[in-house]
Amino acid sequence: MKPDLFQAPDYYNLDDLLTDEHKMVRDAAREWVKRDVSPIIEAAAQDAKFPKSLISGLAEVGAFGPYIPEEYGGAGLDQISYGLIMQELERGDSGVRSTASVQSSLVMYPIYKYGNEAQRKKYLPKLASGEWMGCFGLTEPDHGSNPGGMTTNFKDKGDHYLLNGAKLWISNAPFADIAVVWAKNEEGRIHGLIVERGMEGFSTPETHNKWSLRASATGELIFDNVKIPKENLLPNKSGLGAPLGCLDSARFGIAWGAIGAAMDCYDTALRYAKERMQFDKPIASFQLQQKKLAEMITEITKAQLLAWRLGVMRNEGKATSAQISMAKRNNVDMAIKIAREARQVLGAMGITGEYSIMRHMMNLESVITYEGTHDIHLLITGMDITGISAFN
Ligand code: TGC
Ligand code: FAD
Repeated sequence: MKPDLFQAPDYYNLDDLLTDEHKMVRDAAREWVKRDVSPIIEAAAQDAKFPKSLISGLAEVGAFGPYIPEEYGGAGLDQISYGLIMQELERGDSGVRSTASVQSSLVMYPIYKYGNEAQRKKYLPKLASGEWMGCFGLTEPDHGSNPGGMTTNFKDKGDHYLLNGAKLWISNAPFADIAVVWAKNEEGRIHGLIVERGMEGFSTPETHNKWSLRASATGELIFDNVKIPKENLLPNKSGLGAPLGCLDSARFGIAWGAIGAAMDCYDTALRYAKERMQFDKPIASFQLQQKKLAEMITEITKAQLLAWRLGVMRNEGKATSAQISMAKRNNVDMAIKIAREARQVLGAMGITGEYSIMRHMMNLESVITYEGTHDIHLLITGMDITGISAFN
């Protein structure tokens, strides 16, 4: 792969809206991605192997629990810093951002928000340091967009719960030390349970043959009469709103992350267009190529403004789930369209692993599907503005 020459576009001087701390956190993540992620990520994606060597670096740049209080090992940062870290990670690769999203928003967040003090103390510091890695089990083979229909269940057996069922498409599952799993009790109420690797009847087979997110490990969670200690139930929230609340946090991170992937594609295409000669001119001099590049920077700038404003509202505790949903959908859609256009700017070179664009493009096919598909987010906006649910 070519050396990483990335220069971040900032067409509307958005840096002026950031604090010194935001810029420091972002620049640290940016430098780390350049130094440690870019040189190895193409090979990891080609080999379909999650690069475990990145875990300690992710912890060092504060990517595990950026907004979790420092007393639990988190970085104690605000939501914009969290977003900026996700942007920089996904600039490197969506799979690297995914690993951090899951650890932070889908594992640490529910333990912090819905767990008791003993659970926070037991799990959060080890998750923040990367000593333990986690995964989040909501999706099932027959229940993806409709997680409320889940059949994974647990029964009260007096001194423990007995967990049965299966989850599919679970990021980090093959190597995770713990899983936050959503399952129904005997009354059909959804609860979160912490399942630990090594519990009898719990297995995590890896899902192979992915053309997307190849540098992230994906797998199943299978529960065959797994005995769960009662202290592993998250006590402070139940119902479908509990897992969906975690998704709000992860979707917010993705809204920022997608900008990173788009920035990398744009920056690569711009540099290539200025260097590549055809008809004795740089291809950047042709109007059709300029149109592509001009539209890309316009869409990136709009997405940056959307994410920044959402970050301000998240910091004030005012962002609604529907507002987060709109940003996730818009920014991922923006990024995938830019990846497709940028790939064309590079002609045949665009299909190779010499450049990051095709990898981003393939990754974004997962990003537009997970954490709620593009369609589901359109319907969430539709429900919000009409007051009518198209789901049921
Ligand atoms: P509905 O009746 O609308 O809602 C049920 C209850 O949940 C509440 N709620 C939310 N709470 C917090 N945050 C949200 N975003 C919420 N959305 C809804 C709602 O108020 C209600 O509460 P209550 O107290 O009245 O019971 O539920 P529904 O069954 O009609 O479904 C709604 C729908 C389709 C929008 C929802 O289920 C959905 O978002 N589906 C998409 C599923 C999804 O996003 N799955 C993601 C799995 S995790 C993942 O993909 C990780 S990828 C990891 C990586 O980055 O690598
Ligand atoms: P389906 O729900 O079957 O949808 C298929 C199609 O039907 C989609 O186009 C969808 O938009 C459309 N559709 C569905 N319902 C409607 C409707 N009401 N109206 C209109 N159209 C509709 N899940 C986890 O729990 N944890 C994870 O860590 C995780 N990681 C993932 C990693 C990867 C790489 C991928 C690809 C997925 C991951 N997922 C994870 C699962 C992901 O959240 C689901 O794939 C997603 O929610 C969609 O579910 P589905 O694939 O079953 O599609």
